[in-house]
Amino acid sequence: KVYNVAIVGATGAVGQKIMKILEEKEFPINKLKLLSSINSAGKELVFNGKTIIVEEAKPESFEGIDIALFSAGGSVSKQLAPEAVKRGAVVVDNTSAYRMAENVPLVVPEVNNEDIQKHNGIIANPNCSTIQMVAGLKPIKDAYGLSRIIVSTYQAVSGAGVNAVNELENQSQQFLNNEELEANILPVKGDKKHYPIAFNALPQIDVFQDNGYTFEEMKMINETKKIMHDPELSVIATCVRLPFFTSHAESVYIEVDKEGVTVEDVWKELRNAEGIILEDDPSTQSYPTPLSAANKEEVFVGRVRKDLDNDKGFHLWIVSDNLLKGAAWNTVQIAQSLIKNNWLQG
Ligand code: 11C
Repeated sequence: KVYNVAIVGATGAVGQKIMKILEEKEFPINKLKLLSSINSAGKELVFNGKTIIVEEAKPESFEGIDIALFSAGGSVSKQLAPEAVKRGAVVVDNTSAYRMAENVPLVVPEVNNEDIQKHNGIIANPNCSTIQMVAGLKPIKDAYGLSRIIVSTYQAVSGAGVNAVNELENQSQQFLNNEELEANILPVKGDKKHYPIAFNALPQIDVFQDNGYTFEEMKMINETKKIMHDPELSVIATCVRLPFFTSHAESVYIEVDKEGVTVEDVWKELRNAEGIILEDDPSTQSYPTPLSAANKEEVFVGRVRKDLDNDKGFHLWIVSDNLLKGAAWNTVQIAQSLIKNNWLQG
């Protein structure tokens, strides 16, 4: 069987990656519709050797569509995802618009694939920094239980969009030319102040909430509890933007429930886990980095150490491409699972 698929936000960074993955994985497509804002409508893109003209996304665009992959920002999803569902499409939404809604499954297939079947037309793709962390921790949680997570992130500028990527490029040139650094985008485009990212580190991703945490930090906290079905799980995040283009890295401290677990035990679980690559050998200086994980679909884990004071405490380093497993690949995996398990009807 083949399906009519729409990509909303087809010309964006994630939309482009989605197109590439659909091609590479030979997703069973009858017709692919590429949708965007009016600004990009009319552009020509090539899919499987055929040119497709990008159309402006409107409610009627979803007539006859089976699966709609949304990656055009929260306001577009809020406006158009219900229109797509009304017309019979199942939406996989890559924005924060529906993630915490009670009747919307929030899914990382390696972690909670079964939740997909409870959908009412919309399935949400989690935030990139959440996806890689829960994917890396799931095998450990299954084997030894998990009561606490304390994470500090090292996040790529591509997470903040193409303007942030350009800003890092320009500022790097300016810095090396001894010129003044122009900062107009980061940490957050719409916020009051901007700081240079080149040769710097910014402890703010997304806007501050009333509790002093940023929205990115609260996303990691709330989404992790929802995906892991554990409201009692203690999760705390500090999210930091760093001057590289691709992949998020995370230093994660966890406490497991079981006593006496060893580093070798944790390695064994990670080695056997789907979608995880263990790269951890201090004797050969083996560990993942943002550059080594870029353009790969897996989640890479290294630097596994037992805490020196707490028998149940472990430290890990988790790295993954934020636009692939963090966005496009996880979205396509959800779509694949919908088909494979016959869950399109919910
Ligand atoms: C960042 N994690 O790196 C964000 C980007 O909720 O899907 C992803 C935003 C989201 O800035």
